[in-house]
Amino acid sequence: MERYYQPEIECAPREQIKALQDERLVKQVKHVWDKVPYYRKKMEEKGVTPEDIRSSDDLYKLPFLSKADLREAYPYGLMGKPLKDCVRIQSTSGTTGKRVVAFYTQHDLDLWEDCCARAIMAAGGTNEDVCQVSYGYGLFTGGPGLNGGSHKVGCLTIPTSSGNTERQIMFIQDLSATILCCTPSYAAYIGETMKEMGLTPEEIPLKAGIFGAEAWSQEMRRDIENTLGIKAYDIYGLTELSGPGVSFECSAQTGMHINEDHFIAEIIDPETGEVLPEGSQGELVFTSITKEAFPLLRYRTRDICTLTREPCPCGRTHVKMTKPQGRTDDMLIIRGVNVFPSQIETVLLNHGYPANYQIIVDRVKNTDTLDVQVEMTPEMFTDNLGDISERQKELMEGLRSMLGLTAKVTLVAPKSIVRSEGKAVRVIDKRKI
Ligand code: DLL
Repeated sequence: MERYYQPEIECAPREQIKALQDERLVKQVKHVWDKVPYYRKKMEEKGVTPEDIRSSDDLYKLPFLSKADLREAYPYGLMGKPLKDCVRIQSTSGTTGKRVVAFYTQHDLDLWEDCCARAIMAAGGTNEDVCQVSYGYGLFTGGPGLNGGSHKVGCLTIPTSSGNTERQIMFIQDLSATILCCTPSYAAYIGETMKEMGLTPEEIPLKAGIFGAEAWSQEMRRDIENTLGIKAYDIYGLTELSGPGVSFECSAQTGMHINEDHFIAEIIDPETGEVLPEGSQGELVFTSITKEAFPLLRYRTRDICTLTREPCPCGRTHVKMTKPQGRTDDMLIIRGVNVFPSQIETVLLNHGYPANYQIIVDRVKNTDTLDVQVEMTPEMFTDNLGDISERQKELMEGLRSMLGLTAKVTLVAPKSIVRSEGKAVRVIDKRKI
């Protein structure tokens, strides 16, 4: 069981990690050059050959891959192994354009599950635990990834998938689940339902949650932790690179350790593509150095974050990424001002509202409008219009000072915003419809 906490790798000195990355990168570049004509062409266009890549210091010479490349090469154009060697696909939800389909050999699945097992162990999981996986199963990577990780740790795994919230709660109680894995918005919904059932945190057997797949603020973490009486750990990943487990939080809860023996991370300026020094905020770029079937080099995630190598009290030496502050394609530009949904969430939660809100952007007479619909808690709910208008004004003020622009705030009745069992849809941008 201890095999999935690997201090000899996770706590290795920096030079040792870099040497491993260098060796794996050189090998991976050769593999891609030989097996992936799509990427080889990109390298040739940039005038780079595998001989130019002698270590990770040469990474900057390689061309980027973006979601547009994945769409162009769909479905088989970026495969590094013949189909006969592949055993699984997973896919993104494909809300915009073609879905991304990622391929896995048995070896790829194994390494992915190892990464998820590390995340569960970092959240305190052992083979004594009962781990309920309430991420969606199927094409989405959340369910299959954490299911595999949970098996490897030796937890008793409850594969509920998402949905049917009453049944989720029944299993948590009847089987004394100690770890819950799902999106943070679903964790909040499960918590809300438990509260309505009259359950107090002391009556809930859970001790930890492993929540990711969408942006969530520190304020939302605090709320979930208080409602469920647990410690809530963040986990990050994307289908293109395997799924959850690219990085995960440890007990310090100050950023997510990237599994650097499998992925090399860079931060770039999203406009110029220039690599930025450690500590700068920018777009996260990953190179997978162990994947066989879908080996992506310098893949632009569009997630905005910062990397840090500050020593971590947990002893792990792998670089940490901050919670993504947003995505380059999530950022709303409203009347020329950059707005991330996470900034709005922070203001709402700081004013005591639940994370049940929707952001509606429109354009009226050539001017952008921003309308934030926020649910009141049952305790706040009143039919006194004066009180409601006072509360709305207060929130508008909070939003103005955070965003630097005026937003309309509409307070709505408890339970009127649709709950999410997977990734929440926070923004409706009518300008794009
Ligand atoms: O969301 C994989 C996953 C499943 C991660 C379960 C964690 C837990 P995709 O559907 O391909 O894969 O979406 C990937 O989701 O580029 C981020 O923008 C966002 N994302 C994932 N984890 C986090 C997180 C899965 N912890 C995209 N915080 C990524 C913020 C996240 N955003």
